[in-house]
Amino acid sequence: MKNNNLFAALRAAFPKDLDAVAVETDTGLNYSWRDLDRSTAMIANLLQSLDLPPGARIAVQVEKSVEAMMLYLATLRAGYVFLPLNTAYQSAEIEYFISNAEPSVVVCSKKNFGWVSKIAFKAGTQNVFTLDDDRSGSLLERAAHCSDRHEVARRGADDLAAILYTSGTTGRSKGAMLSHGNMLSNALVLKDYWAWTPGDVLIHALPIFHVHGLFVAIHGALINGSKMIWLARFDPKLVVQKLPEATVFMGVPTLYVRLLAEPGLNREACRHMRLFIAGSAPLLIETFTEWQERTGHTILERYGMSETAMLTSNPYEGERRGGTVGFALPGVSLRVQDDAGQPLPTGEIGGIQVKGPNVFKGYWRMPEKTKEEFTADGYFKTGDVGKIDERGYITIVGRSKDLIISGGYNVYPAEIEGYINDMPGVAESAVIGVPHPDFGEVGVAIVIAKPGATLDAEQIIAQLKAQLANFKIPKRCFIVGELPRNTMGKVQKNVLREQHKALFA
Ligand code: MLC
Ligand code: AMP
Repeated sequence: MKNNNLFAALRAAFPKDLDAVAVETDTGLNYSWRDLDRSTAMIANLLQSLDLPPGARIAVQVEKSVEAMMLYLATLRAGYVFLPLNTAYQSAEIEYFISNAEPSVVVCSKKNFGWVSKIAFKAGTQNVFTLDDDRSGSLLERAAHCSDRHEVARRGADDLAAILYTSGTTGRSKGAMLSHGNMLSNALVLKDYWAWTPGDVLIHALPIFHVHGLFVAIHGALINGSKMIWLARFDPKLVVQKLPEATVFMGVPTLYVRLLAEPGLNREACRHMRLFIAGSAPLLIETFTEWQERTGHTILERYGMSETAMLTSNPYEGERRGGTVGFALPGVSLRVQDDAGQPLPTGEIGGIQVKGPNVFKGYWRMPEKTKEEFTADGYFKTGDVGKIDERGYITIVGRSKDLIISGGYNVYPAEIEGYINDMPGVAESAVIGVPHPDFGEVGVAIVIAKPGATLDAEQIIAQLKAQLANFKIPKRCFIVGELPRNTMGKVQKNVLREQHKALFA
């Protein structure tokens, strides 16, 4: 019987010459395909020596490094479930993920070992390793004693490969369960759709704890046997410097905005580039057009989410239309419905629903929540609002979920409001997203004091910074006398957004 382990497919796509360079880093290191094979084997053997239960979760909060990617691949290889965590998360956030996911293994950076291991051991985790971005830490020390040969664990297409936490509009984050089949089907479709060709070289400049950097970029390169130029963090100057050696680049819109501010970005720098891909947040038409003028390349915008991986894409051949996210990918069925669940005609705006082999298996230990998010006929309700034009191009016009996407990171107002409302002297708060030239959108907090209490906006921001990941912190905070409400007494966030829309103009 065929092994449906995603790693088996990625490994099968390695080039014949295993000594060729697979990953080149910004610190001048070269990793060959053989290095990827051997190191993932050693880490997989270490994981398997730990006697973990089937379906064990491996939770990882480490700085970006090639070894961190190898830990991901090794987790697949050994047949366990990878749980990546944003490096910006602080202790309350990590405590929630670890207590909810109950990982058997936690890997963190050395500087965080004290507090992370305390949380992990309290939650019953047996193994806590460290991994730093300079190839040090107990994970690699232990793996160094393991064999560099390993037979890929057999997994079915429906077996879990990863859990990605995505925040909820109400309540806590939900773990989206993705299977080997979800991810492999998506990787194969994109290889074709984006016409990956032998000799392609990808600049990898995204974080590796979300769908974009971890799946779309890494799977894309590996399933094509393509080399990656690996940047530990996004540095626009370095990207421009590396462009002549590359053919493919992927980024969230903020990366494109920052690259456009680089004088060195021109047609000459992009002469070998084949494809620029954008996603994770709306790409402004100004960015799309300016990019075309400066580089001669038309950015290909696509749309996806943690629960589904990639859903739509502008075409590789054919017109890439700015402001749209293109067509549903092959195998993805996408429709637009009204609130009553009726299909809408061409051009009308409604909720986007999707079905396909890429759609996740449900939310971790939340069967009720999972049920709510699917229609009776098996479509997943994305929470995005859009329309399909007569040529089939899909445009996202908004979101029914109360969500801010800032620099490609999701921020859920309800979570931030919860923290603000718990502060002494606060009666109520509303967090809204407003346009921002760099991050696309940023959070702004509007707060009402309790009668007799005096609040300090800077203090509120400082308290949030002590508790939450930095990208979630509202960029501004206002203390006001009252919030606009509708006749039902509900806060009218659209009115607040309108009032504050020019804040960062
Ligand atoms: C950093 N900051 C942000 C921020 N990133 N604020 C709002 N939104 C963000 N995204 C703040 C920090 O808190 C800090 O504030 C200041 O900016 C500088 O921090 P930094 O760490 O130096 O920022 P920088 O390294 O420049 O990071 C910016 C960035 C990064 C754009 C490179 O945010 C990034 O890599 N974004 C990509 C996210 C991504 O990969 N998303 C994909 C999701 S997958 P202070 O006050 O502390 O100084 C998905 C599905 C799909 O959505 O379809 O792909
Ligand atoms: P996440 O939960 O982090 O995976 O974020 C997924 C969300 O990002 C989607 O539901 C969309 O709202 C948004 N998104 C992704 N790609 C695009 C895009 N190209 N244009 C607009 N929004 C996007």
